[in-house]
Amino acid sequence: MLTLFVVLLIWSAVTANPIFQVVTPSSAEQKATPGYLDDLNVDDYLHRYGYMNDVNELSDDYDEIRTNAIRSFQEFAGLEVTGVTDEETREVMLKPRCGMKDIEIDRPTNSKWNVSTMTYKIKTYTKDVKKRATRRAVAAALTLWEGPTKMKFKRVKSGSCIMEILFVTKKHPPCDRPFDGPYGVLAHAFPPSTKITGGDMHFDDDEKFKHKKGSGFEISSIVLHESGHSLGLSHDKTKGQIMNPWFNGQTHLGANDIKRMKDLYA
Ligand SMILES: [Ca+2]
Ligand SMILES: [Ca+2]
Ligand SMILES: [Zn+2]
Ligand SMILES: [Zn+2]
Repeated sequence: MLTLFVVLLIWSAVTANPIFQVVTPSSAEQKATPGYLDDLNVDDYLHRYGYMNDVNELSDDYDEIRTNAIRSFQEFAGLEVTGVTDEETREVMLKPRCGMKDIEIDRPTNSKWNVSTMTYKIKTYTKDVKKRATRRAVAAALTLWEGPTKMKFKRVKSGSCIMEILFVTKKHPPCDRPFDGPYGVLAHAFPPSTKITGGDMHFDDDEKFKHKKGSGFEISSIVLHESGHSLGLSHDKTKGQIMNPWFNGQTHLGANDIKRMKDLYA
């Protein structure tokens, strides 16, 4: 009888301890990426977005490198810097975002186009939005960069152009960055270069897109962000800027976006 009492006592202590509580994902997390939740690989994320280089899990300084990577991610994302992947940190890692790196050490920071007219072509369309509306959404976004770059943006229907815009899914060769299905990565782009892909933008058509009405990710917002990369900008940790890697539907440029683009094209 005494044994049973002791067992019950220990059991109640264990279940009351917060360490043993089952943490259920918050509704925001589920909303961000349904079905994606169990797939979060923190190391892969840190590596993919430039916070951590390839490092052997068995190496002596692995823990230190990983902790520092988490700290720099938290700093970039405006989270409390703890070096630990708490729930809040995981939640931000699960948010839909741009596929480009946040920390780029290997890229020249001043690559830009030396043209007065930027030509673009919408090579493939999404099924979610009418072609005309997609063209309007793209034009509306690109026009916003005309001031800071002092360039004109002109759509071509055929022939060569600098910015090719494609809606594609999963593997889409010759691009070597496959998309990941719904949520996760929404789009990626290619910075200015002499390569044929330079300036191009790819959008993951496994996402639900919209323009103005309906539900889904606003095309204008994503084009405005990706074209920032196509024109030479990298990610910006400052909130309220279109070059922040997490999409929030913003369809205008922030003060820092304008300043950075003006500085680049000055
Ligand atoms: Ca995706
Ligand atoms: Ca191109
Ligand atoms: Zn981006
Ligand atoms: Zn691609």
